[in-house]
Amino acid sequence: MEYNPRVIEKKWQDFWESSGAYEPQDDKTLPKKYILSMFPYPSGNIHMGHVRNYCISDAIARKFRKEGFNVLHPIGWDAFGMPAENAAIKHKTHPKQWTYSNIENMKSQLYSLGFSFSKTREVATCDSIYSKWEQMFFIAMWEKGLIYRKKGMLNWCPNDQTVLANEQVVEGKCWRCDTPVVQKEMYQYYVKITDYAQELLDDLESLEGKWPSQVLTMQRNWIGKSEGLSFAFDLENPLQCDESSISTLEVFTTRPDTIFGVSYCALAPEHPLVKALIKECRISKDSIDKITAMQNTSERERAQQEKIGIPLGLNVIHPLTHNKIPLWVANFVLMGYGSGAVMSVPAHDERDYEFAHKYHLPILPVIAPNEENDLPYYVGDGVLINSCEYNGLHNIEAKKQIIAYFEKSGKGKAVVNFKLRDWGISRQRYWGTPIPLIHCEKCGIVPESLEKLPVALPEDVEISGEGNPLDKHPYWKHCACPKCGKNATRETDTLDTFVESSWYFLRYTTPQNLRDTQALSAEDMRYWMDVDEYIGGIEHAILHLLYARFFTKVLRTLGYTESSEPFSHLLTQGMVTKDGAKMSKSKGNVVDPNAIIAQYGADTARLFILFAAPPVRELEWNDSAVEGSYRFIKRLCSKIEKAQKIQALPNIEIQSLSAKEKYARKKVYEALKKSNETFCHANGYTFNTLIAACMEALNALNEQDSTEVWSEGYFILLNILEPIIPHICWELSQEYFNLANFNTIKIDENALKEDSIVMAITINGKRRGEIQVVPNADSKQVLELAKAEIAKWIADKNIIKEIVVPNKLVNFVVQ
Ligand code: ANZ
Ligand code: ZN
Repeated sequence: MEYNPRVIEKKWQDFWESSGAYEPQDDKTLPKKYILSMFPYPSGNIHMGHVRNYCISDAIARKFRKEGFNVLHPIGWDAFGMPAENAAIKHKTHPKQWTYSNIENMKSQLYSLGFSFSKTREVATCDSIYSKWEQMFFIAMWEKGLIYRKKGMLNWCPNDQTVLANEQVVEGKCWRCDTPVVQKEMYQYYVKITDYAQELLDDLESLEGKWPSQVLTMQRNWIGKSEGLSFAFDLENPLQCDESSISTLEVFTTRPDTIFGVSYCALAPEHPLVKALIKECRISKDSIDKITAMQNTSERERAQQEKIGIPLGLNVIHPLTHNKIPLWVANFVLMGYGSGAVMSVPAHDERDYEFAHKYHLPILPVIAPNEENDLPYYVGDGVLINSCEYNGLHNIEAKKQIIAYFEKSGKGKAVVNFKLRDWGISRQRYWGTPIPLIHCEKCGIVPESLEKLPVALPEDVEISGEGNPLDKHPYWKHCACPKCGKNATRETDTLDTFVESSWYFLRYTTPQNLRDTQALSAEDMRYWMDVDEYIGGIEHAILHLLYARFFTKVLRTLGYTESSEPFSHLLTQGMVTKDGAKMSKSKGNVVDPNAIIAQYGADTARLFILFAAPPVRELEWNDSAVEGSYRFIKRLCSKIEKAQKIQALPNIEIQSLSAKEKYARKKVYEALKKSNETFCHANGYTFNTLIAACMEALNALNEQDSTEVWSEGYFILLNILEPIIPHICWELSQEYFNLANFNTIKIDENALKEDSIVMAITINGKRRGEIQVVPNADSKQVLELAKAEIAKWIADKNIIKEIVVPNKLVNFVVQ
């Protein structure tokens, strides 16, 4: 048979589409599998990362379908976001038009790869119906106090009068006009993800062994639970400010055992005490300028800078030694963590050390290292020194005793802190879900009434990169207050796109006919959730997965779902590289999936992608391996003609088969067995070894002449390969076997049994032992085995001659 992928692939894609072959079934008594790939951003064209992602999920989905599962394998579009606005600025298109035409384009590219998506479940997050339900969730969270408004710091371009995302700040300057960016305090909306910090941490345990351990660790670190002591230093001289007086400085430390080594305290530039000092003109103009500059640098940037400090000319009193401790402002202290102030112990902390070294502050060791240490500071465990009555105690014990002392004396208390911050969800951009709140002079902030949702984006906007298009629109924001009816204004901020991606997987489960009237169908979620396998890039290991886990828990709290952990298994695919580097436009090493499909067809692309590396590993693009995949498919086609058209697997008399025939069957059934093992999370979906087993089996079939063995073998191979190269497998099976439906095939255990024969070993004609080998075993191997078996007989002898009589005997002539 001539292999013509262009014709074959189109034919089957149309058939699958028109017959609705991949739509989930309504019957909820069927066992289900929910196989999900992270949905793409509609940037315009699919890239190899997408192709790899969907090749993996598609193979899994197809395999489960074949096993009789009701499978949901949906696709959708993470369609809001900045690139659409950037394109609008650059190319004068409308973000909506740009986005939807990209979706159409990418959809047809995905279609040409033959992915078995459940298309009726598609979601585009910029659709107004999606906004409607998201706004409803927002309002429910707002009313429950899970969303609140407070001032936060944002990157601000004074020239464009606009807020900038972190990605739009390039080396401290605006990406568009190069103006230095400043930090501006503005109202923002936050979701209380911190309310769920402990649960988000605890539930990671249930994902152990099901999510990559690296991802679990990253999530744990991001949540960042730490236990320590919070206590207050007394100021040497209380500070009068306005009516009140400030007399203490609170700090949080995870190392109370190092308290005798404190040589200074460091404060965030935004700390209230610093603000009070500035207000009271207690510090020099020069220092104030330096502090202001620090405030205008984002915390992200500060973390990358060298340590910077400004002395405040003020002391606190050490609570145990009563020594004077100087106060500094430092760029490594964050206002949002602990109390925004630190007791610094340079002898036992890297940051504190760097700072003390630079500013010539005392470095006093208080823990004797119990292991070798080449660093100028020591972070490990050991015994306390220079610590008065605590000297000689192990630091873990000292930590307990010092915390107990503070608690007992009422000067401090044990506290738990999380690194996790509340999630800032407002963005000052156009192309996002509008925040459904209204500002009324009389009533304050009022949610839009539910009947009026969605609050839709106006389409007639000018997107120039200056200001917020919603704010600049002539009338959009003017509305009536839902409560008192007076003139009011809409919130012009839109939502972070991570909000949309936090519940799209729940929305997929809701069938089309319910989508206008329900955000989420409880019945369908009960059936489809949790996602059985979630596949995507490691770059989403922290934020997306954390937000999605959080949102699911919130929707559970609000009574929408019973799920708590949405993704029961997670597979993070490796990068696609070429010439040793990640494919990227800037490196010029991008391979266009469309070009590969045009040249070789979708099946070749799919086979190569799954053959080149196991899913979790990096995949290096290799043109000649693509050729090799193409050749394998061609060979599969050309050899099919040797098979007989059959309606069912033939009954094969094993006894009558020759060794080669038996061997070929064994290889075929080995591949089948491997196929069942491969499609399992714990085994890592190592398609590469499965494909290799199929190739071996095809070779073995080629080496024998039985038509029955051929036909059986071919049919089974097509069945195994269908999830990987579906078009050609459907084509061949239909041509030859007229069995369009692939069902599970039982493994013939007899075929897997290894025949073995006994060969006698003789030395100078005398029988000295025997070995068990496979029929027609390679004589070199037979000789090795034989020599090992009779080693003691030939240890001090010279072998003059070695004779192998195949399948019977090995004789050594020795002297
Ligand atoms: C004294 C000390 C001595 C500290 C020592 C560490 C080592 P984790 O574990 O991440 O929670 N810290 C506290 N608040 C801070 C803030 N707002 N910005 C920057 N650093 C802050 O870190 C807790 C430790 O980070 C605390 O323990 C504190 O320094 C510092 F040998 O106190 B430590
Ligand atoms: Zn009102």
